[in-house]
Amino acid sequence: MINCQKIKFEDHTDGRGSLIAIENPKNFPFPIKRVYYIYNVKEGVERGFHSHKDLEQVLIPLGGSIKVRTKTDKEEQICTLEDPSEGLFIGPMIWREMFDFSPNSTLLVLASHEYDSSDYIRDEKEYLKLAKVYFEKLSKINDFCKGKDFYLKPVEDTDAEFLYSLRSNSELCRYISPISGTVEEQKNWIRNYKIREFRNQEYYFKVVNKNNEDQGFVRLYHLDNDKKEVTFGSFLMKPGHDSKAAIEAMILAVNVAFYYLKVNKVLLDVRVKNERAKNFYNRFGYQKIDENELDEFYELTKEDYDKLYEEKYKKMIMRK
Ligand code: T46
Repeated sequence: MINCQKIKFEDHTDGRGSLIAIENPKNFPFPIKRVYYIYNVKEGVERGFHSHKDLEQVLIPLGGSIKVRTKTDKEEQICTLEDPSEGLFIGPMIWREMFDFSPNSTLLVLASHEYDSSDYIRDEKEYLKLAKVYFEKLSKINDFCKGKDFYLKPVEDTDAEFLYSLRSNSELCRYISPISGTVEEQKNWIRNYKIREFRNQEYYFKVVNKNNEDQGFVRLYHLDNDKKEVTFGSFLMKPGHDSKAAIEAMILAVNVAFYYLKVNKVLLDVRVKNERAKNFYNRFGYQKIDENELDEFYELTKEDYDKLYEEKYKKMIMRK
């Protein structure tokens, strides 16, 4: 669910037992400002029943099992925490209730901020009102993700296999960094990415057609809100994708960048040898701004794109 995601930590197990290390940013989504743990919870006791306005936390069961109900105004899920190599990330504006603590269970909580009682929303009615406004604002991105024949959908861990199949296709990925690891590692990468997505820092989209058939991927990353810039990349279409999938995906992604994220520039880099991609970017309206031996660097300004969009691209993505 939105703003709430299980994350997996690598478990170093040998004949002597198991060890897990947590380090930010290597395998943890925020610098830890506070650590607390909940234990000695009697049978039948429930805790939580509040949301936080800004706080991010990861809940890790060090022993025993604990159930956590998380809710927004639209979604609800129950997670059982019982594996110390798995944490539950809970971002802002998520209602949480902890229950079914097994005897001798211990819940470790790693928090992004010091304790601040004013960050709590403890009245559920008040929470539901605030959550509606908060999540409606976030869902505005969907308005920019619908094209004429294609849609952009933020990737989910269930897309790991498709992503892996494209990223491990050496012919297709001649000009982008090769993937290492397994489908399971790709899944974990996506789960960590989701946290950046919840924070509006990065968008990795799967491109699908009207029949919900997978076409490929596009990504907006390195969002810099001070410079008002974002980088476009990880652009991969499956062999034999529908015609127009690439151009519609590019228009939609650039629309998200300029009209939802409100940047003034979209940047990209491309391998010098990747003539096909360079042609596509040039024709789309990107301007080359720099190069080195390996890569050429391009940008598209909002001023230029506004004109192109009105004259050319708007009608290409308009639904009848
Ligand atoms: C959360 C869930 C998962 C402090 O003084 N400092 C602290 O850092 C914390 C967390 C609590 N307290 C005090 C405040 C209360 O007087 O400890 C008492 C118990 O806290 P609370 O009733 O909020 O506990 P839970 O289990 O309902 O909720 C806690 C966290 O407060 C909350 O942030 O997300 O665990």
